[in-house]
Amino acid sequence: MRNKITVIGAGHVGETAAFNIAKLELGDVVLIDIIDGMPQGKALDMFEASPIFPFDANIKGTNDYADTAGSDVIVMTAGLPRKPGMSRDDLLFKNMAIVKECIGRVAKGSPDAILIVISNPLDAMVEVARRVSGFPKERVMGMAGILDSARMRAFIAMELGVSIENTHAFVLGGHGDSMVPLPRYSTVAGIPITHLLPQERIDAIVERTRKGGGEIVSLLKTGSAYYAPGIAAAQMADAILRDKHKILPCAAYLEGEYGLDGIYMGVPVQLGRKGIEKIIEIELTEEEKAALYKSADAVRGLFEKFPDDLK
Ligand code: TXD
Repeated sequence: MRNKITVIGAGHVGETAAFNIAKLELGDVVLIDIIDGMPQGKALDMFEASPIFPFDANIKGTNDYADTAGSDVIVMTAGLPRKPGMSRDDLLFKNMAIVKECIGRVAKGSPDAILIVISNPLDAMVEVARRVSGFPKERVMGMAGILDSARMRAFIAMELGVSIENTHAFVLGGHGDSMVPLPRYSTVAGIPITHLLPQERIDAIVERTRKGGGEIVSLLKTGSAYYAPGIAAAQMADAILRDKHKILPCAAYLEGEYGLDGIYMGVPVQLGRKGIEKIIEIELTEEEKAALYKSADAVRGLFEKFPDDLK
């Protein structure tokens, strides 16, 4: 029997995630949105693409949660995106209501699913999903680190003129301006970039990575990035559904790891069929730790704004 993957929100990120998941033949896809006809139209268009660059996946567009029942993986993308001048945190209250409603409805019919949350502000929205679903922490995670490290990899490849395949980058922390890119653990063909680039170029790459989302928002003017975020979600679903035991940076619920407790943070995790199999702890310098704790404080500040019914 094929896996079933539900993507909630058929906007830019949702449709990109759904199309990539279908192309990877990870299973049958259900695309759900509140807008009548829109997910149905996009799903039909995607299915009509399948004979051309062939892939076998049924793709169903719907407005009815009954169609999502029995999902193995749920990708949560519904919510407002940023506009120029907005921070991710400005989306907190509107997206909290959306995440609460959608996760509350989808979790009932898919009690064994693994949740991948994408809606912003990411680290707070994953916590909303964890609380509302009641699922164990290894089955509720957020997508941000893959995107942030992909951006850093792109900037490293641009800087050195090397194949993107040779690059590896590490970004820890929350998905906000206080994220923590780690040049010491970022490499080209295994060589740390600290050996390949002068400090001032590394600083520029770190800064551009931190502001990578905002750079796209200010160019697009009407919304935020979606190609890289959508395919990053597909990579997480791939690692889970193919039980790859793959190490990827994801937002995971920490209970003591990295000296942090009761908070979602972007850290390296091992992903497999059960979800998060392991949180990998890497050694950090005092400076890196301070940056991680600053990022954690920013996320904790959002948790404190949760209304009573979410506490
Ligand atoms: O790294 C990351 N985690 C992110 C997060 C990278 C990029 C975008 N990120 C966030 O994802 C962004 O800040 C937003 O909060 C979400 C979705 O971004 P997207 O660009 O896909 O937004 P769109 O195109 O506006 O699509 C949102 C869809 C839209 O079709 C709405 O009709 C739908 O969400 N929506 C709902 N669907 C179902 N149920 C409800 N209640 C609902 N409300 C809105």
